[in-house]
Amino acid sequence: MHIDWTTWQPNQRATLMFIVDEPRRQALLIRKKRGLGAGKINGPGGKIDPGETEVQCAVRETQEELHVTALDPVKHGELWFQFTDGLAMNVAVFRATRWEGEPTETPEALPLWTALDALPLHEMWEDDRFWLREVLVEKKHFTGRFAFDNDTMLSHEVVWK
Ligand code: 6U4
Repeated sequence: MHIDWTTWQPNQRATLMFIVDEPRRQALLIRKKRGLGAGKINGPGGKIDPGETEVQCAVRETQEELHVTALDPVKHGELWFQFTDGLAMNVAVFRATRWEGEPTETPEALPLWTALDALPLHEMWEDDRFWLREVLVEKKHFTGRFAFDNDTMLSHEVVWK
């Protein structure tokens, strides 16, 4: 599959939120129970609702999935995903270091505090190994463009700012 990223347009917009406990060197991840990527480990997140900003979506989805409110979200990048079935998703990636609430299991997600030095990349989407550690640990900013056939990554490119 050839993708011309210069003219690529998303047909869906979503977000991901990564809460990092810097003193403990841990990230708040989830085991996603339903939706796209069910069974995988990821950050909380989901589709942007009409009239909602990216950051509002990231905060709302984290509240819905974990009963946690991120207090200082910073956007660190964008993921562009082209799936072979036609889904073209733009995902805004946020990082936060302060939060309110106790991570709680919900019908959508099981919370998982994970050591930054032992991110469970083998249980995450395949693209995450190209950017997650750099964003969470090194606080880098980026754009990543990836093609997928279902769960299988077909191509990858990451540009660091
Ligand atoms: P709502 O809005 O409640 O339907 P949800 O069902 O979680 O949310 P869904 O299933 O469309 O939304 O999944 C979108 C979420 O999946 C976003 O948070 C981004 C994430 N996601 C999808 N493909 C991904 C990929 N290849 N790598 C990655 N996250 C991905 O790291």
